[in-house]
Amino acid sequence: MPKTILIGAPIDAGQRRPGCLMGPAAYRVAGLAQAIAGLGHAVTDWGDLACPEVAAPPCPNPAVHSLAEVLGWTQVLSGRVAAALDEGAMPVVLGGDHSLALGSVAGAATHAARAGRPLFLLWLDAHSDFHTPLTTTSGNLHGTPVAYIAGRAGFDAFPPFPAPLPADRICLYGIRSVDPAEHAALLDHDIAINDMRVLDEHGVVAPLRAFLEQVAAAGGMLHVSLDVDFLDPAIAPAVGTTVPGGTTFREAHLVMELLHESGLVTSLDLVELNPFLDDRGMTARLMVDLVGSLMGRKVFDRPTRAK
Ligand code: 6HN
Ligand code: MN
Ligand code: MN
Ligand code: MN
Repeated sequence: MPKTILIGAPIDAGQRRPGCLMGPAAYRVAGLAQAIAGLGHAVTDWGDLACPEVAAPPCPNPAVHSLAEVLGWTQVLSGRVAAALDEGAMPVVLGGDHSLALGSVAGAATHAARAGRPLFLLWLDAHSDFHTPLTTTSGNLHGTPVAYIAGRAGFDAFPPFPAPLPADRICLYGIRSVDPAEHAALLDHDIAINDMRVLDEHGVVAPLRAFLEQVAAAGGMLHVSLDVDFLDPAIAPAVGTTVPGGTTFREAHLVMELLHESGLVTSLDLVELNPFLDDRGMTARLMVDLVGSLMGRKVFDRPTRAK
């Protein structure tokens, strides 16, 4: 029986709008554990983690705020995610803003290094989150995890990322908002950038399959980081950083269904849900439904590909 471990990460220090702290509670109210258990998984809920008190050095960029808190979360999440993977389970981290991925992906990388397997990253997001603490103008550290994971300089306050991911193991998908400093840095890296233009032109399937084939060929582990703003704001309003033109209900489910079929996903983040901005729980419910598709819910339990 596949094992799933839920890890609550009520962090909102990576951005400025209050509300993300309620994310883990909203996922529980929306029935996340029951949905996963109903698909034949053994689900354990480790509850909500607490942020340890740590000191952070001053940041040369005065815009950056809440560095110590984000650092504390990074340390605790890295340890817990690695521990969940060591138990042979799939950790599902319930955010909390996207800065939690500094820790969750570090934990996945720690485990992958111990297991001697390459780690790959699928970043489902409107944003590229490729700032460093030195380039961010908003000062919101939720815009930085991909840069940390890729081993960019500027993260002196953080533990060195365990085995940074080479660019060709990172896939950005759904992107439609990139700041100038991120844009310049991305041009220097060979990261697969599936922006919405690419998905409009090629559809959601081909670019994803190409990446998944790479993961499979390498015998890799795959961390998926799902930002609520990957989805179109019309179907997922509960996020502080809405950007029009996101994926539709069916596109998002299809992505999840393909991920399930691949059998490659080893860890998952659910980030940026702000229940205070939700419309009668619709976003929390949609996120739970998407996890259901990722964990194997389907209409027919047989291959349904058209002949
Ligand atoms: N997210 N690029 C903007 C910033 O403030 O750095 C937005 C970041 C959004 C973060 O998607 O998790
Ligand atoms: Mn994000
Ligand atoms: Mn985003
Ligand atoms: Mn930015």
